[in-house]
Amino acid sequence: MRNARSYFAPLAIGAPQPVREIPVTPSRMIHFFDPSNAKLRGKVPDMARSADVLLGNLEDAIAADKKEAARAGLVEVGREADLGGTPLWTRINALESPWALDDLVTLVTEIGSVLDVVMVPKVEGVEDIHYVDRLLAQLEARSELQRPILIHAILETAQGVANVEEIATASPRMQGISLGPADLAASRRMKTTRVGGGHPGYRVIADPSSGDARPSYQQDLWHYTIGRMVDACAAAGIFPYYGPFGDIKDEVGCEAQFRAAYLMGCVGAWSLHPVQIGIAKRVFSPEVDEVRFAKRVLEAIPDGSGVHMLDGKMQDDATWKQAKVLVDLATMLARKDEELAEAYGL
Ligand code: 1VU
Ligand code: MG
Repeated sequence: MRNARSYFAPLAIGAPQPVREIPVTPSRMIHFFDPSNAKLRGKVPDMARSADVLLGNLEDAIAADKKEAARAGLVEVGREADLGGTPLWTRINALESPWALDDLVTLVTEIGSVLDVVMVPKVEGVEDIHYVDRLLAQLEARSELQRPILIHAILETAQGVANVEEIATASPRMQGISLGPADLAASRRMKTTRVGGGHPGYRVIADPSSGDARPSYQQDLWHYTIGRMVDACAAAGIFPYYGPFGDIKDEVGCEAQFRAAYLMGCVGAWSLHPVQIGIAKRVFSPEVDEVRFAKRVLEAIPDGSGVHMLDGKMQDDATWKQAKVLVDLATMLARKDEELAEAYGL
């Protein structure tokens, strides 16, 4: 591990200085598209207008014989597409695959100046982040890039979950972590074929009492992992995301899973299909009534201290901080979204 003095030193001569703070910009959804698909490449400007983040996917869901076309397609997007300021991310292939090295070398060399974040799948521990960290620094130096490319890890192996706190602080490039529920389920030998969301078999049942049917309630299979991921990210000053929801037709289920993650502290989720962009936008933008109430809390306690009553609810230093989280988020989103700005009164 690097020590406190060297943590922020560039890892290659000529590489840009690492960032001290991770940029806070809207990322309610990270929208996945297949860059090998020419029709989708043509839709990139439209996608960029509706999504907060656009991600060219090179890993799973891209067939082996399309890997090189996907990489080349993403280079074309980076060079030619008008993204109107929407950040461009990529998900590279897994580090043990035959494609990961060429993914990084090609993308940083060809479009490094417009690539904001590299998502690294199947991260197991700090060694994976350190490998990408050094390689990015070498490539950035060679390409004379002026700003560092950030790293986003996917939490999708049991080993990765065991090491999540160390992963979150492995490098100043760490932007955030996403839950990868499909690979994680397989890695843990969970008995589900779903991509995220709940499961009707995972429930608690009330004690037996004579004559009554025993109520039972479905529980959230992902609660523990999201909780650990959120704590690891918040402690490290980086951002947690719920990942994919695979049942595209189940918009209600998707919204419920996204909302549970939002309430637990996630800042966004992946959208795999255009319909999920709208769901994520709705869920990860704080509710208008909550924002308006939070604004009143901040106004009622200008210095954030003491105890106050507002609509019969106690307010103090801690609720002031909760209110500040909501108002800061709403203010950031309002800068991008005129409709939200008007609704929030910001
Ligand atoms: O009406 P059109 O034909 O012009 O357009 C279709 C379709 O092309 C388009 N569309 C998309 N556009 C932009 N971004 C997308 N991600 C996207 N997906 C579809 O929307 C129009 C309607 O499409 P559809 O409802 O007929 O849907 P399809 O059957 O065409 O596609 C569904 C899938 C799920 C195959 C498609 O959305 C997709 O490939 N999504 C991305 C999947 C992905 O990235 N998976 C990897 C991440 S998840 C993971 O790693 C763990 C499981
Ligand atoms: Mg995966």
